[in-house]
Amino acid sequence: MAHVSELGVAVIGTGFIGGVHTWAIRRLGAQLRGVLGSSPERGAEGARAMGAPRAYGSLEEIIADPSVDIVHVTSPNHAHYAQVKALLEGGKHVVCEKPLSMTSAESAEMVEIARKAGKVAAVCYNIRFYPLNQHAHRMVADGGIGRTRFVTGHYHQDWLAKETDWNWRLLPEAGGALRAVGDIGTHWVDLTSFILGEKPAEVLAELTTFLPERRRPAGPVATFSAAAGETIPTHIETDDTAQILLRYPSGARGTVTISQVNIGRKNSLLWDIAGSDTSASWYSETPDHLFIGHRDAPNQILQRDFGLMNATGTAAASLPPGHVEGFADTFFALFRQVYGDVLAGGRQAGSTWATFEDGHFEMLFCEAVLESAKSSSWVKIG
Ligand code: SOE
Repeated sequence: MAHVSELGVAVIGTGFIGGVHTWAIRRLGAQLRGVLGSSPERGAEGARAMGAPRAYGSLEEIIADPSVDIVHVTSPNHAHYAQVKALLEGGKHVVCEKPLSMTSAESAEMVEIARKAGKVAAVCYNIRFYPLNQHAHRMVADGGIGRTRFVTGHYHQDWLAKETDWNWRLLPEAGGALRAVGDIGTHWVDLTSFILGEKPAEVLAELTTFLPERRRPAGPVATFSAAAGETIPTHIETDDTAQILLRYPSGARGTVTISQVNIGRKNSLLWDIAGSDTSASWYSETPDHLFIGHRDAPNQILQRDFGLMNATGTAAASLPPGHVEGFADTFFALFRQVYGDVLAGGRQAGSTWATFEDGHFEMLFCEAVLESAKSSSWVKIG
C-alpha cells in the first residue's frame, strides 16, 4: 500500500469527538468506510451527518470488513478495552480516544495485546500536535531550557459548572473513577511529560465535587450540549476539580489545577516550564504563540512559522503563519503521522504520537491521584 488515499477507516462513536475525527480523516484523503453508533438509529443518523457510506451493525462487522485498515475508537471510556482488544486481535490498526481505559489493569493488558498484534496503536492525546507544542518538545530535548526546575499550569473548563449540565463522563461506570482528572487532567500530564521528556513519579492530590447533586436528563445528551425536558435527581461522586502537586525523577517539581466547573473558562489549558537557562509557556487559546523567557535578554514570543520553528514543529504544521491553527488541526496532524506509520509498516523513529504505554501511564497517574486524595499523602505512580 503506497498512499493514504488507499487506507480504509472506520469510526466507532458518533458524538462530538467522533465528528472531529471524521473531519480529519476526510481532510487526509483516507477512505471513510463507515461508522458504528451506540444504537442502530444513532449509527444511521451518524452516518448521514458524517457523510459515511454506511452504518455498521456491530463491532464484528467492522472486524470482518477487509476494506478497513484503521479503526478510530471514540466511544465512551467504559467501552474502549473490549473494543480495542477485539480490533487489535482482529488485525486492525487502532487510534483510541483518551483516557485509554477504565483501570490500569485494563491498560496494562492493552499494551500487551498491541505488542503481540504488531499493529499501530495510538492514543488520541491530540494537544501534543499543536505545532508549537511539538517545537517545545524538540527545544527541551535539545537542551534549550537547561535543567527543568518548575512545571506549573492548569486545564479548566466550564461546561459542567451547573447542576443541570449532564454528560456520561459524570458517572464512574461510564467514564471511570476520576472524571475531570481522567478526561482533561491527563491531557495536561501527557502534554507536559511529552515536552519535558520525563513523566511525574509521585503525586499529592486533593479532589472536590462541588456539585454532588445533579439533574440528569431523561433522554440522551451530547457532549457540550444542553438537554431539555424531564430530569432525574442524581448523586455524583466524581471530581469537579483537582489540585495536584508533582515530583519528577530529575528533581523537578510541578503543580497543576484541573476543573470542569470554572465559569467562563471554556477549554483553557496552560503550561509554564521554568528551566535553569530559559522558561517557556503556551496557552491553548493563543496556540500559535510560544513564550520564551530570558533572564538577561528581552523575552520572546515565537509565532508559528515554518521558517522559525524547528523541524519537529514544522512537521506538525499545515497552514502558513498568521492562518491560525486550532483544535481540529491537531487531529489532522496526529492522524497524518499515525497513518504515515501504518503505511511505513510501524512506528517510525521521530514519531511523536502517544503510544499505549503512554496511555497506560495516564491510568497509573489517575489511580495514584485517587489514592493520594483518599489518604492525604504523597503516592508513587505505578
Ligand atoms: C470534554 O471535556 C472534552 O471534549 C475532552 O474529552 C477532550 O479531550 C478535550 O480536548 C476537550 O474537552
